[in-house]
Amino acid sequence: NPYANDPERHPALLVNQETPFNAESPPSLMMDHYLTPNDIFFVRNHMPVPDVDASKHRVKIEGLGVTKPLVLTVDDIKSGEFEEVSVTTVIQCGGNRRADMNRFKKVQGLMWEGTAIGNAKWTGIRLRDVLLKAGVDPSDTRIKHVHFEGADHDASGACYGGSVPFEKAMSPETVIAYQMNGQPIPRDHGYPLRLIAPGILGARQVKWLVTVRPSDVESPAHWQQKDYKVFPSSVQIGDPLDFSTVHSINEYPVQSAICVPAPNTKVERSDGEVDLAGYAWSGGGRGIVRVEVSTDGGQTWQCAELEQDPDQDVHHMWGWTLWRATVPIPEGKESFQVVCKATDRAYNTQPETPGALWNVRGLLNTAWHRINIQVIE
Ligand code: MTE
Ligand code: MO
Repeated sequence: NPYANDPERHPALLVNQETPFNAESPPSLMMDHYLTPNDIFFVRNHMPVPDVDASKHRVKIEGLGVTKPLVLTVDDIKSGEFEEVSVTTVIQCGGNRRADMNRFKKVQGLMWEGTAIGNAKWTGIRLRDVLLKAGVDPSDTRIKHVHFEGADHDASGACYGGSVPFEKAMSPETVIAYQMNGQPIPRDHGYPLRLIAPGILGARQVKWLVTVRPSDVESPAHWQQKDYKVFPSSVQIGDPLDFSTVHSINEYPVQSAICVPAPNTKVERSDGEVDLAGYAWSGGGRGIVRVEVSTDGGQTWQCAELEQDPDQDVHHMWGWTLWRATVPIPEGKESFQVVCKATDRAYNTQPETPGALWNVRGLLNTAWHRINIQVIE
């Protein structure tokens, strides 16, 4: 059993699949902290968790434009030769909220509800500094992407991989991390080293990092080429999927969801109002400028209160926004629906229904999030 050596997990995680292990965060616990605690942070694994001995672990830097190939140990990375930096950022799976899209019209993939997302403070060194030490010229126009590989692999030996655009790799927020929220990165999240490229798809944040490789093309890895691509809505389940015709996902679109209360919670009419809480986030460092909630299906809206990282500006907002709002219980109804939507710094906002976004793999569902609340007289 290749999974026999997987780590123990927190019992509150909502398990989607045991092997490989996939689980999302309990929504109400997630709302209790601006930085999602490591032990309830969602886990998205494609293969068994590799058994890495940190003292033997190495990261190779090789490839196009690398004039001085490097092999770095974890100690080299922590030695102080490279400046230590921290970045607070979201990781969100491209399949987050797929279940919502699936309820609208069937899609394929793991049925994540709304918490395949988390926000943590990652500490490590800038990828840029490592690439510069390896002799990479920042103005080398041949280099378009940087590939990453993880130590996890399937039965055939193929390892996990992905890539980010060269510009993102050279951006100061992109790091090789060795700490998550001030602790060594837990095994499920990439111990001992992980790539963190804030503002883009979760799938690119390669865990158990072993290879960094500049290139003229995107990573040939399955997860870059044959997964995490949004097909046009005309492509249906059962149709042949020609992945070569579709772009990979990079920056994330604007997202929000209601985490508290849970769907179908019962409230007393005499309470008069209900407290709501949730998250909002957008890719590309585009800060959240507004979150609104509605109890009449979007006819009228009310602004939520926002909690953000005071150290991040609206153009470099890698961390999420937690929001809170109190809404009146509408008169004369046994149940009502609450809706939320967010707006980012580019004034992008979320579409009303998954119909505008439907795609066969159920990726990037960012439609208005809706929950029903029952009213007890
Ligand atoms: N890195 C490796 N090596 N193997 C993986 O399976 N999964 C990716 C990414 N990095 C993955 C990986 C995906 S799809 C996501 S959404 C994030 O890790 C999830 O990160 P987490 O498990 O720390 O929450
Ligand atoms: Mo993912």
